[in-house]
Amino acid sequence: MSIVSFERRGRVGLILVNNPPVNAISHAVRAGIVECLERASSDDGAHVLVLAATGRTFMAGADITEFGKPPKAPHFADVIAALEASDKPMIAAIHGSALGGGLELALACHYRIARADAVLGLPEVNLGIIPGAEGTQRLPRLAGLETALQMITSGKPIPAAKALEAGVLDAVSPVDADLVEAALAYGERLVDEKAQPRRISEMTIPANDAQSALFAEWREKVAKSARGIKAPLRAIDAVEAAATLPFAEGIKREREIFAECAADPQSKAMQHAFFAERKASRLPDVGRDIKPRSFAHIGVVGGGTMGCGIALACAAAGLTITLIEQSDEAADKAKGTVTSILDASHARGRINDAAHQKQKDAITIKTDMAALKDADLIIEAVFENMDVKKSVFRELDRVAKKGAILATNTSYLDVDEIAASTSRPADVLGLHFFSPAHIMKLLEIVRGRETALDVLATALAFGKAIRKVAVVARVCYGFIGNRMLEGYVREAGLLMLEGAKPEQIDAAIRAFGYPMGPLQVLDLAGLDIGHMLRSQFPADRFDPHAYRVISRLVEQGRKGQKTGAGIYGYEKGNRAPIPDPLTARITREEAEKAGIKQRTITDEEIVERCILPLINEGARILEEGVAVRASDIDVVYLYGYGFPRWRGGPMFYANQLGLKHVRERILHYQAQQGPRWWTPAPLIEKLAKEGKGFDD
Ligand code: 3H9
Repeated sequence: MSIVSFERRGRVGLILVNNPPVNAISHAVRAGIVECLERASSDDGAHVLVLAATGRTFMAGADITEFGKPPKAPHFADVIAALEASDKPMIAAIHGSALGGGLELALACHYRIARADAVLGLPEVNLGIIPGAEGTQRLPRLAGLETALQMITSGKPIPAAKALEAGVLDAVSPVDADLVEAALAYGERLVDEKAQPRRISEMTIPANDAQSALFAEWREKVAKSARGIKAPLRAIDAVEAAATLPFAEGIKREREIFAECAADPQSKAMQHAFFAERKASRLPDVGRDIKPRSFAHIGVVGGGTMGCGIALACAAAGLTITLIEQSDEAADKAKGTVTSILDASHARGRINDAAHQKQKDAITIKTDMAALKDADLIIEAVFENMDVKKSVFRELDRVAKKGAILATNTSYLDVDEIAASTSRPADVLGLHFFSPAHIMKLLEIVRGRETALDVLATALAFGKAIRKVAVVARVCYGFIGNRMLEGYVREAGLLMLEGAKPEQIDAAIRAFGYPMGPLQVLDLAGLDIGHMLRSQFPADRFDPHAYRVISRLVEQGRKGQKTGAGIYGYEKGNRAPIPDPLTARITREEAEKAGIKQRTITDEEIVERCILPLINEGARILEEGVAVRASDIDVVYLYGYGFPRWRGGPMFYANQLGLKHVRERILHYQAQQGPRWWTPAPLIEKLAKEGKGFDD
C-alpha cells in the first residue's frame, strides 16, 4: 500500500495516509497528500473529500526525526494551504490521536469528525517548540482563546467529547463504528446539504477589552508551571498574535517564534528526552521473539507506602492484586491507605465511579503468604534490610507457583544475593519503584546475573502496562539512580559544612531547574532513611564528613517533614521550609570538629559540585555496563529524580558542556577537594581526549 492513496467512494473522495507506526508527517506523507489532493480535485465525481489515516492512529505530528535536517518541499505550509484552499469541502477523520502537525492538518480541513475515544492535542511544548504549522493561529479562531491557551501551553491532549464541546470537532462517531465509513456518510450528508468549504483562516477573533488581562494572567500562570521551559511562554506570544494580527501576519509571527524555539538548545534536549524514553525499553538481547510470561495476577509483599503505591499502580492498569501484610492490624492499615488514596482521586475527579470501585475491588489484602500461590509476578516491598528480604524470598520460593516471577523493590541491596536465597534465581529480578509508586513514572528494572530473558521481557511489558518508563540496570550498589545520587547528596552535605546555607544550596539547584533542592528532598523523604541505610554498609564507603550534620539532626529526632523539623524547620500543616538556627549551629560545630574552614560559596560552585558527580558516576555506570546506554541514565534522572527535562538529563547535559570541559572542572575540584571523589572516570578521560561525547 502506498504511503498516501486516493480513491472515490460514492460521491466522496478518500485520501488515506498509511505511514506506520504513528503516521508521522514525513516528507513522503506531505508529498503524497499534495499529490492526492490534485487527483481528488480533478475527479468530478468526488464532491467532498475525507482525509483519514490507517493503523492505530491518525497523524501523530511532524516526523521528529526530520527536525534539524534541511527542509524539503512540499513544506508543511504548502500542504496546509492546499488542504484549506480546496474548493471541495474537506473532512478530517480522526482516530487514536491527532497531535501536533496532525491536528494542524485537521484544522486546515473544513470539517472534523473523530471517533469517541480519540484525543486531540498540540504537544509541541513537550519538545521545546511551539506548533509551527499554523495551529496557534487556527485553534484560537475555532475554539476560543482560553481553550487554545490551555491546550497549547500545557501540551495536554483533550478527549473527543471535550473537543466537540469546544467546537474543535463537528461530529463524533461511536467507538465501535468504522470511522472511515462514518466520515464517508458525513461526507454524503455534506454533499446533500451542498455544504461549502469553511476556512478557519477566514474566521476572526472578536476584539475584547479583557484580552490583554487574559494574556497577562496566562503569562503569570505559565511562568510558574513551565519551570524554566521557554516554549509555553513563547506559545502565548503566538496565540496573542492570533488575537491581534490578521491571519497572514499571525502565521508569520508563529513561524518566527517556532524557528527561535527550534534553534534553542532546550528543544534539542527535549527531543533527546522523547527518543531516550522510547529507546530505554529496548534491550539488545531481548528481541521481539522473546515472549513475556503472564502478569495478570500480581502479588505484593508489604503494605507500607511503597507496597500500597505499587498495588495502586497495578490496579489502575486493570491487574488483579493480592497484597500481603504480617498482621490483621497491619492489613487494616494498608487497606486504609489504599482506600484513602483511591477516595481522594475519585473526589478530585481523576477516576470515575466505575474505576473507583473496580480498582478497590482489584486489591485483596491477606495475612498469609500462601495466598500468593497463584500469583504470576510477586513484588516484595518490605523493610530495606538484607536478612529481612532473604527470609521473604525463601518463603516466596516455597509458596509461589512454578514460573512465577519474584521481584524485589530494593533500592540498594544486592539482587543476586537475594536471588541466591531461592531455588530459582533465573526467575528473580529487581523492580525498583519510586515513591509514591502510583504516581512516579520511573521503574528501574534490575537484571540479576541469572535473570532469564523472558523474565526481563515480562518486566518490560509489565512496566509498559502500568504506564511506567522502564530502564534496565545491572546489579550494583544503588543501581543507576541511587548510585549516582550519592555524590549529589554528599556534596550538598559538604557544601553546608564549608559554609553554604541550606537555603542557598537548594535555591541554586532550583535555579538550575530541579523542582526541589537536595536538602529539601532529604527532609521530604526522611533524614533517617539514608542514615539507617548507611549503617548497613561499611563506614569507609562514605565520606567521613558529609553526613555529620544529618546524623546529629536524626539523633535529636529531627527526621524531616514527618517530625516537623529536619534540616529546616516547618510550621504545623505547612511544607514550606524555614531556615533553622539549630541546623546552622550544628553545622558550625561539625565544621569546626572536622577542621573545615567556612567560606563564601558561589551558586555556580554549588551547581558544579552537585551535578559533576552525577556525570562522573554516570560515566562509570556506563563503562561498567550497568546501564546499556547513556540516554538510559538520562531517562532515570528525568523521570525519577527531577532533573530538568529541558537540559535533557545529566549525560546529555555533559555532552552539551563538552566532556573536555567536564574533565577540566572535575580536575579543578580535585585540586580543592582531593582525589577521592574528584577523579575523572576513565571513560570521561578517553572521550575528552578523543573529542567525543557519551552518545558517540
Ligand atoms: C510537530 O508536529 C511540529 C509541528 O507543529 C510543526 C512542524 C513544522 N515523529 O510513543 P510510541 C515513533 S512536533 C517520528 O512508542 P505509543 C516513536 O519514536 C510533533 N517518530 O507509541 C516510536 O518509534 P520506535 C508533535 C515518532 O503508542 C514509535 O513511533 N507530536 C513520532 O505509546 C511509536 O511511538 C508529538 O509530539 C513523531 N512525531 O504513543 C507526538 N511519534 O518504535 C509524539 C512517535 O522506533 N508522539 N514516533 O521507538 C507521541 O506522543 C506518541 O508516540 C503517540 C503514540 C501518543 C502518538
